[in-house]
Amino acid sequence: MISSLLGAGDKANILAEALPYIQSFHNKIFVIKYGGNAMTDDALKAGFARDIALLQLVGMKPVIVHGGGPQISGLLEKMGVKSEFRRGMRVTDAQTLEAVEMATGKLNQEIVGLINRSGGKAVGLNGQDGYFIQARKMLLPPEPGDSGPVDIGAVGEIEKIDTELISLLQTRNFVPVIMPIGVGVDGQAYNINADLVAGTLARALNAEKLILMTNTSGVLDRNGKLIAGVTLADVDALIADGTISGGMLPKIGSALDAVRTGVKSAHIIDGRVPNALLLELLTSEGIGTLIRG
Ligand code: X2W
Repeated sequence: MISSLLGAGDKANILAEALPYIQSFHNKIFVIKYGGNAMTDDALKAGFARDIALLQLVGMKPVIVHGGGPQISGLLEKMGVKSEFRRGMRVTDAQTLEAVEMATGKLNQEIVGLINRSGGKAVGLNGQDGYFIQARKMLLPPEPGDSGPVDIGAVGEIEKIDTELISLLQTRNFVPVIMPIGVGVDGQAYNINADLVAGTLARALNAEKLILMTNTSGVLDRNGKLIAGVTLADVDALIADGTISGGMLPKIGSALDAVRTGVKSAHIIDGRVPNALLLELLTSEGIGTLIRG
């Protein structure tokens, strides 16, 4: 462990360095998307929960939106169902929706329990609670070869997020932990991409930052080197030349939407790095890719 390599003076310096960050982020809202790929290891999950408890206890207001893609696919495999994706979205029939609800519900309670055991106060939420994530069916726009808009089942896009429930919890210092399920006016549950939920929520809550935790070090250039910062102006070119592609596209899309609409900055960071959140929020180092307007 690095910490055992540091002397007492170094440790004290690191703590002292955190003070201005703690001051300027006091009472600020951070929406943290915890991706399923970043939560495959028990020690990392426990470390993440400790970091959240710490951020809450020093006066910040973290809101967690978690994914669960690999865990949902794992459950479907056990059920003998093959996972199918169209443009990054899981094709969701009734049986798949049940698996999504089961796998994300289990993860939700696991994260809540870990935060509570670390001394934080977390509450698990589904978009159905208080009807706070209002969704409608998502139809993918047709691409060459499609006869019309593509129906991928019970996949939702967000119509509206009602932030009242979250604000209510925050006034009493609870950390909301949100699973990516929304509900339609008719009561139909929808599976929603968790990056999309996090980005929309960050905007609705007027968050200071949107932090997307995943399993790469950030946006990489064509040689695999980390790009530390991108602006809105850079992104189109990076997408056009293929530097940003695949699973990074929805992340960048939701990061861009957030910074375009008032969130101060968005960060894509590597959730596999121990204490990634503390490094990002409480030190001058920062990690990952910063996206600014
Ligand atoms: C996602 C929801 C979970 C998610 C899915 O079913 O996999 C859609 O694709 P990660 O861990 O962030 O990938 N929903 C519509 O987004 O999880």
